[in-house]
Amino acid sequence: MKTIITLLTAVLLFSACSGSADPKPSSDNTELLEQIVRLETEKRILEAEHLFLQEQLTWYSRILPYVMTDQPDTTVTASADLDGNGRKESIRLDLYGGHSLFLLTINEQPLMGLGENIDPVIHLLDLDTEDSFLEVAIAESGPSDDYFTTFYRWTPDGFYSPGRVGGRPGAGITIHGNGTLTALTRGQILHTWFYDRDIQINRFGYLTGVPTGYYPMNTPVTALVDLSLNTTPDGCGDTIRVNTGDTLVIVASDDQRLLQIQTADGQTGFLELEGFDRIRGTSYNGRDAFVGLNYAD
Ligand SMILES: [Ca+2]
Ligand SMILES: [Ca+2]
Repeated sequence: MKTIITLLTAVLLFSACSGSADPKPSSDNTELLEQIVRLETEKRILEAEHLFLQEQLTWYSRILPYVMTDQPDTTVTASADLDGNGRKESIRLDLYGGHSLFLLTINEQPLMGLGENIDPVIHLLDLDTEDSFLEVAIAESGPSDDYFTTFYRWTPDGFYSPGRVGGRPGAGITIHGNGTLTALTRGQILHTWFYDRDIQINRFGYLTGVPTGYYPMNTPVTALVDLSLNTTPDGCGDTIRVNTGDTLVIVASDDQRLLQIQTADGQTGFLELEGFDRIRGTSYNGRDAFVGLNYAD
């Protein structure tokens, strides 16, 4: 699959930019490119989930001996009909003091979760008012107010977690009730920045990002080197020169590879990154190229 996507991307990017008087790709190509971007995005999500699960497994194996002997020092209970069958589920959240874990038990079925500074609160949320489920959410403050919230569903097919998002209910998470939510999310590229990400519960019952395009960043910076922006995100448009010392605003990003940048004279261009912050086609990273970026732990 990876080879096919790489090949298709190469063929389409090549055909989109070369030998054509019309810089716009055909609608067929646009559709295929969109599909590739979607597949790439899904692949990255799966890779991230895989990594998360691997980390969880490591944690479980380290923490399990403590849990087997320790009693919870905080227990919170709630009851609600989580699957819409008319019978209330009993819900219990057990916290174990200094340990970075919690035990969520629904109808005597336990599921272990991980997190730091876990709120002793069982949130009952309704992601989609049209379906029969009511979701349980457990929030944490992390090591330094990095809020995260993990969702859980109790269904006839099992008790599972649809996913974990940034923010926590009432502080960075807004539930829209139509199967989507907005979560304050930490950006994955360039520097420390946060944006409101639209997330949906997909048809498989898992939380995935809604492909939105660009998220606002609005970071003023000064160029430390000469750079070339391009008027189009695919790099096939005109070049906009940026000189050392120019003041710029990084207006937005797709949080994957593209930065949308506005120059002091009001032009808008795109800059492509590779990995976290390497500027494509150069040996510069973010710190080399800009002053004004934020780096928080
Ligand atoms: Ca029920
Ligand atoms: Ca519902």
